[in-house]
Amino acid sequence: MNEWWRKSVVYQIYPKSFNDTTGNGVGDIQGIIEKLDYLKKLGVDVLWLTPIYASPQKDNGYDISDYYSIHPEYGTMDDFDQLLEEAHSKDLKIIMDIVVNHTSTEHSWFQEAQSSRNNPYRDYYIWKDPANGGLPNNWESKFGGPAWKYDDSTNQYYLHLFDVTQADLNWENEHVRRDVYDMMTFWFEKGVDGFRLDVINLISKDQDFPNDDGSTPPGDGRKFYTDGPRVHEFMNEMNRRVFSKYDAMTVGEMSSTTIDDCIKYTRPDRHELNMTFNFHHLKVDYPNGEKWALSDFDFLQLKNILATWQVEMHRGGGWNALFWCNHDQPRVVSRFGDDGTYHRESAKMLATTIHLMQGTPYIYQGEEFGMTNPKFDDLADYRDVETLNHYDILKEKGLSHDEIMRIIQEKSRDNSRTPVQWSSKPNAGFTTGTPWIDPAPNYGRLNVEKAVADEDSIFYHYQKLIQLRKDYDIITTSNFELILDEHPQIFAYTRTAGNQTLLVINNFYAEETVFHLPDSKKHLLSGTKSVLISNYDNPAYNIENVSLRPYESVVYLIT
Ligand code: TEU
Repeated sequence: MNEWWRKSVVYQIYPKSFNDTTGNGVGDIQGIIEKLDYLKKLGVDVLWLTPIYASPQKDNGYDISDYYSIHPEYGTMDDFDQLLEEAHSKDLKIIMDIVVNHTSTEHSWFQEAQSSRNNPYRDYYIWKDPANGGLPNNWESKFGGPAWKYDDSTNQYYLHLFDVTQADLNWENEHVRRDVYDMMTFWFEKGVDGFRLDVINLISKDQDFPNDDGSTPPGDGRKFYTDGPRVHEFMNEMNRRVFSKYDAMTVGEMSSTTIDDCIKYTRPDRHELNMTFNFHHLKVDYPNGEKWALSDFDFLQLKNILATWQVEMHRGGGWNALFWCNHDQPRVVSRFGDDGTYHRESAKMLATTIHLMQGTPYIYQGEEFGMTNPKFDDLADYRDVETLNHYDILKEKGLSHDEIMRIIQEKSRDNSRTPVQWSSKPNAGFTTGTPWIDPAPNYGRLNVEKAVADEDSIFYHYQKLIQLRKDYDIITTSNFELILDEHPQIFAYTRTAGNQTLLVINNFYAEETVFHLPDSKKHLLSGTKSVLISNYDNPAYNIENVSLRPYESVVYLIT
């Protein structure tokens, strides 16, 4: 099959917050159709829709109650068919987000399973008797609290690695696997171009369900249930029974995984997935691995993680998804850049840093024009179940309301879920009704309408990065080498293929500094140099000593 996804750029749409055409305050499928020409102008190739299936929306659609129907607030199956047809007519592919580690407890399978111990669907989920009168083991949900919920009607616990309304499926049961594969085939037969597979590395559990021995950091990183004993067997079966039959793109969300496992998931000869998301670079501001605490990000750790994954995945024949943002992460310009004085420069620098790497880049809605964290002061402005659970948990730990609000302002998943800021009209042009969540207060000056009208905007920097990937094979195929590894504020690297070298230099801070070309790269001085992209006018041409302004980023092509 043609590996078109290696040169593609993916745009992630969180439909609930993208564009509302009915005035009910929730984004919808017709709202996506309305913006296809905007996305075409940006230049992306693939649209990833987060779940749009029927759902009680406790986790904004990651709690699916019917895989075969569209959540009514988003529209109808006819709307989806229209979106698919219109996207394809504009040469845009559509991948769906599929959640098969768990279902909503409102799914008919769970309703059946919960009705009695000998119901045919009982074994679709993971049920355990109490151990010593209590919880089956010490596993904790990623959303806080125990990962087991006691069901009084049948006197057993069921497993939920996420919310209590998200019951884990039992992948040991071949009927579960068969029903999942049939469902995936249904969507492929409708014409979708692939899947993003939610927490897919959690589907295989150690059937002894051993206690967590505490050997892994707390928070979003538990090893005891990631990359389980049969996960690669299940992925290979899924590929053989479904993916291999279509010219598809598949990307697995791999919470807390390892490089070795991601090479196994994505090496083409293993026939599992095309690429994986890993999150290690997005935990360098988790003190002691704890998400719900504040600390500056560790820049050297960030560089080292990104560089190691580039080198090892290239060496191992794997393939990375490249991203800073998604619907679970804070806005990168607020997190690792500057959403104040150097907003534009730092957003462009961050984009260049990952778009010149090897892998498939992902742009999260609003990232392309620099949307920021909303910094809501009032807890009532937050909606996310993980955030609200952790308010209570942090209160229990004795933190003050103000201390907790400062943490939530930095860490909440709602940072990326405020409505896309289309214009300076009320509610940022997202809805004519009352939005399900408020827009960030800065939508008056930071919106698509202004960005598209400003040739120096962040939007056009992303547009150019996307075009570079299409024009220069070296970005897709070549190796990666980190340089100035220990520099405290410069993230610089080279990409080399044949007689071509890309020299990528990024100043990650507001302090001016100077890039000095290391001896190992002095041979580049004799080459012919051109600047492919930069975030300031008149970047330096002498690559031996490059003076860098605040958050300055420049890419040289040397032949
Ligand atoms: O998230 C997986 C996951 O591990 C989350 O804990 C996420 O990394 C964390 O919230 C970041 O702080 C996926 C989906 O992306 C997320 O939206 C869902 O809530 C979750 O799975 C359960 O389906």
